Parts: sequence; C-alpha cells; structure tokens
Amino acid sequence: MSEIKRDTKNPLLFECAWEVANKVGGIYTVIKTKVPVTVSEYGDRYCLIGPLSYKSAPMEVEAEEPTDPHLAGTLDSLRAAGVKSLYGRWLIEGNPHVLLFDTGSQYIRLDEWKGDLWNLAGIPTPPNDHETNETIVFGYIVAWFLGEYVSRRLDKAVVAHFHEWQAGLAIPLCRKRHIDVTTVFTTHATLLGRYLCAGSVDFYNNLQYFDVDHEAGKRGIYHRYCIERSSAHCADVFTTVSHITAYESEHLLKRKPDGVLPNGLNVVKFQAMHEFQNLHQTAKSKINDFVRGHFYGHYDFNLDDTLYMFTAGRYEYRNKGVDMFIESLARLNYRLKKSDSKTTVVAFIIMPASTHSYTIDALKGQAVTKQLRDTVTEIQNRIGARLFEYAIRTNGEHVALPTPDDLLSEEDKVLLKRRIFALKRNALPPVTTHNMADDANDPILSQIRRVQLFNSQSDRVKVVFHPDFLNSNNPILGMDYEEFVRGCHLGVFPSYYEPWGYTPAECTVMGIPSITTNLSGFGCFMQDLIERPQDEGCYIVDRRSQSVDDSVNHLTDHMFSFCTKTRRQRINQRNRVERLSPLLDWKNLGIEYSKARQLALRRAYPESFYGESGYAGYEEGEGEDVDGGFGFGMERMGPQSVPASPRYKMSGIATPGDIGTLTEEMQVLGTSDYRGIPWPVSAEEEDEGYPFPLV
Ligand code: G6P
Ligand code: 1S3
Repeated sequence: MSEIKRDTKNPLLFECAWEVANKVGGIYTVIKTKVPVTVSEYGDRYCLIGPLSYKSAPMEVEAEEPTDPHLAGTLDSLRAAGVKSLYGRWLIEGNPHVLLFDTGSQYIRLDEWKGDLWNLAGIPTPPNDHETNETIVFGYIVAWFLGEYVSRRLDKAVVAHFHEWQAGLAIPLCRKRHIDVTTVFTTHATLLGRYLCAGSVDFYNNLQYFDVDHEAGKRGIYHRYCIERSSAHCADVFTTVSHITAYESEHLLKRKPDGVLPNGLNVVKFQAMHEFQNLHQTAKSKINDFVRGHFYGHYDFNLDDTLYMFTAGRYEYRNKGVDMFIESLARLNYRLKKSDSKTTVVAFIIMPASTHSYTIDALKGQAVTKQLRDTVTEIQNRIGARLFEYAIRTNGEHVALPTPDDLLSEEDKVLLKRRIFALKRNALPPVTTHNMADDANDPILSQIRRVQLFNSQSDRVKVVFHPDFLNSNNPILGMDYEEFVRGCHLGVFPSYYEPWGYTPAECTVMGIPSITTNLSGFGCFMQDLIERPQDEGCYIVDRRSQSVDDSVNHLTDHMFSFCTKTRRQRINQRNRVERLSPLLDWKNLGIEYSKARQLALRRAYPESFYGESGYAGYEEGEGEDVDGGFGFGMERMGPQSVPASPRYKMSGIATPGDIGTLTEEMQVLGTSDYRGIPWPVSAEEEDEGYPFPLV
C-alpha cells in the first residue's frame, strides 16, 4: 500500500462512531464499555473520534492540548480552514483521548461534498435528509483529518475503525484518496434489515431473494444504503456483532463479513455472592413503593407473591418483540387465573415514545401514598411519645398497659380515615404513566387494548407502560435503569430483529434471568456457548422454525414456569445467571477487536508480516513489552464450584468470536497471533480450552 515503512507493531488507533461522547443508543454502550480494554492495549496511541455536540460534550469531555506535534499540527491546519473541533479526554473509565468535530462548522461545504460523493462513488443525496447531511459532513471531515494526519506522521501504521453507516463514509473516501491507513468497519445492524423487519415480511426466509436496490429505493433510503454498502465494501476488514447479522450482511450488503465481534460489558466483580442479591432486594423495595402508589385503591395483591417482569429498549414495536410480549402476557394472565395462582405479575414496558407529561392519575397515586406514609409516620411518632409518657409516669409500679384507644387520639383517627378515604378510586390503575402524544394509534397501547390487559382486580398480570427513559430524578419510578433491572425478577426481550441485544446481556451480568430469542445475536451467542442455557436462567425462545403462535406459547410457557418457582429457586437461578458474566466481559471479548485490527494491518501492510517462508512474524521475545506487554488482563473463568458449573460447548476454540473461522487468512495464521505477536500458550493452557473450560 505504501512506500513508507510504517511501524505495524505499535500502530495508532482511531475509533470513530457517531455515538462517541454522544448517547443515542446501543453503540454508545459498545464504545464506552470497551474503552478500558482498548486503552490497556493501546494506551496513548488510542483516540476516539465523534461529532461535537455542544449539549453533551461539556459534561463528557475535558479539553486538553494534544501532546503529539503531528496531531497538533493537523488540528491547527483544519482549524485554519474553519473546522471546529474539541480535543481532550473523555471522562469515562479508561479516560481515553477523544476528538470531536463540529459538523455545523462545515455545512458551507455540504453541496461541494455532495457533488464530490456523486462523482467519486455515484452516491446520490436528497436535499432534506438531515441525518445523511450530517453523515456526509462528518465523513468528509474525518477523511480530511486522517489524510492530513498520516501525511505528517510517517513512522506508525494507523488503524481507523468505524462503526455503523453514520460514521462509515470516511472509509470509501480514504480508499479513493489512497490515504495510508488501514480501515475496519463494524456494522451493528443493516439499514435494510431494520426497515424490512419492521414491516410484515418474512425476513429470514427471504434474505437471499430481496432485490436490495429496489427495496431500499421503495423505502426512500437508497442513498443511505449506498453509503452503508460502500463502507462495507471499501473497508480492509468488515465485521459485525453477531452471526445472524453476518448472514444478513452477506445478503443485504453483498459482502461476507470477515468476522464477528460480539459486544461485551464491563463486569463488576463483587467480593461475595450475596452482595448482588442484596442489591436486588434493595432495588426491589423501591419498585414495591412505586407499585403501592400506582395501584392504590386496587392494591389487593401480596407483594411477597409478586414478580416483576420487564422489557426495555428502543421503541421498535415489532423488531423488539413487544407485540409478542404483550400477547404472551395475556396468555400468562389466563393461565395464572385458571390455575388459581397466588402470584401476581407486574409487567413493565420501558420504551421512550413521544409524550406530553405524566398523567395526573399516575402522579396522584404516588402523592396519596406519600401522604398516607407521612401521616402514619406522624401518628407513629405521637403514639411513641404517648407510650413513653405513660411508661415513665408509672414510676416503676406494675400497672395495666394502655389500650389502643389510649394511644390513638380522636384527631389521629380522623386524620387516618381521611388518608384512607383518599385511596378510593373509581377508575382502574392506569396502564401508562404518561400522556401519550398519539394515544389512539400507539402500537403498544393498541395491543394492550386488544388483549384487554386493563389492570382489573381479577387480572393476575398487571401492565405498566413507562414511555420514557428511567432516571433517579423522575417523580414516578425514580430509579436509574440499572437499579430498576436489579430490582426486577425477569427481563423479557422476544426480539424479531436484534443484531446483538444489550438488554438481556445487561440482565445477565447483573444476575437477573432473561428471555430472548434465537433471532437475536445475544441469544445465538449464548446458545452457541452453553449447552443448556435455560438451566442457567438464560431462556431462548425459538422464533426461527416455529409459527408465531407457537413462539408466543413457548414464551408463555417460560414465563409461567418462572412464576411457579419458589423464592429459593429464584435466588439460586440469579446466582447461576451471574456466573455467566465472564462470557460477556470485554476482558475476554476485546480479543476479537484485536484480531480484526491485526487482520486489517496484515491486509494493508503484508510486507511487514509475510516473509519468504510465508510468515515472517517477529523475532522470538519481541513485542512482549509493548505498552505493558501482556498486561491486557485476560480473564479466565476460574474453577467453578457452587452452584454447579454451566456446561460450555466451546472445546478448544481460542475465543468465542470467530474471525478465525470466517476468515481464511486468520485460520491459516492461527488465532494465537492476533496482536501480531505470538501469544504464549503453554501446553497446560491449551488443554484448558482457554478461556473456557473444556466440557
Ligand atoms: C435476595 C436477598 C434475599 C431476598 C431475596 C428475594 O436474594 O438477598 O434476602 O429474600 O432477594 O428474592 P425474590 O426473588 O423473592 O425477589
Ligand atoms: C444496535 O442498536 P439497536 O437497538 O438499534 O446496536 C446495538 C449495539 O451493537 C445492538 O445491541 C442492537 O441489537 C442493535 O439494534
């Protein structure tokens, strides 16, 4: 690729995404939680690139001057041409360098760049698509920056990793302009996949047959699709987050991914097992308080026999399987009633939608219960004072104890009655906490109406739709998402389109059982790794080979059998789920990213890797001290005792992703050299089937 001999052993890494320091959805979680492992591998050679949002950046980034003179020179030169940027440290764990570009500062060049894009790649762009305009301006600035930077910094190879089409446009530009960087593109979904699934097509059985250009054109996203497809095709290495999306990409983007990079999380280790169980109990008490308020006047169920189930995520009604969840709740309600179950299920749906405000009814519920609680506390204090006075006045003589009438004054009784009467309610407890912008046509509310889950007294399944993000400052259900998840009993995510699915993964690392499907990347990942995921509290509904009706019944069966578990069984199951968390830890999954970067370097700079023998590699011992050497912190799943170990399917494959199986080059090279340096594997370790024990 280049005449210049760049150092490929200590490359620089720029990772570019629209969600860097800019929370929109799941990619923010990927980038943010992955930072610590990437920083531990790259240190100061790592910098993230994203858009500059003046709303969030001041809270997320601490500005600083670049110490790398090439970077300082590049930014000065861009600044002189009018490109505004912010360079500094992203204030998250790992504290990485971050470079944010203000797209607004370059809209004057939008038309020029649109013309260039058409001439260069034949990609048309309509005038009023704001998201595409942002993508174009951002992509051109990033390509400009990379071109300028590598023309100044000549000693090191540069890996540029891009996520999703909104950040991908720089890839074809780098290729067309012969910019001396090697590129990786990771897609977290495909545009067409998302659109097609949201409609009513039989997506998975027809993947090979879609006329992609026609389908994209029909949906008005042809230009976006072209950007996505050219990003995938021009990248040195193309990856995605799961096998199911790899298959989809092969057919819809017409390039088979080189590998799969599963999404991880930062797993918090507790000193003792019971710590996360205690957190469940504390968080559950807060949900209990909300439920008492929300169901006031109809609060006739026992919270000790109540289970909290929930679904959450981006409001994509069909893709996220909310249709199936509600239908299954209706069937569960029927089965619980029929079996005279004492269990009540409160099912939460947490999906941000367009709303006006909280409903009066929802606010009133919390207000009347608060008043009642305050009154009871006042009366309790007065009773305490009277009791004390009574006892002290006995002067040590044995006298009859006071009666309730002695302790409860007439005034107290009246006050208490007033509070009790305030709990009378004519209407049923509301299904939603907010006034919806389009109540009549809202798909979730329409489905709830259809199945008539109206929170009637006889219903064993109650529904609460919270159409907003959770936040500990909210007046209703004032909890952060993580705390809420910890307090629930079961997460239910029956997605139809879900390239990965962070929600069940988050449940797993918090020790909360969840249900997902074999159409979600996460579900397939767990199914691939664990022999009987359902025994570990990771239930997977078959949405591939069954009819919709059968899948709904399958989901209902799981929920119903969960309702029959005893408290002890639930506690055990939480323990088992939590023990799966190393599978999802970036300390283990980050390796897949290393492999992808390594493959990109090999493709761009083959002369640095392949000698006459076919593999030059490095001299023995070389590389071990690179940036902390092997201090990458790879974690092994320790010897497992109680509860019984999950049975893993992996036997001998180095890591759970499969750059090594999808890409012939990596297969030939083996998986032990994914960082360009031979990984010291002892015979003993090989026997362990690292990092997972052999079954
Ligand atoms: C945790 C706590 C226990 C509590 C239990 C409730 O395990 O440590 O003290 O009894 O949660 O579990 P449940 O599934 O009924 O919410
Ligand atoms: C995408 O976000 P989504 O919810 O639109 O990316 C996420 C991160 O990779 C992934 O978990 C999710 O399945 C995708 O759909």
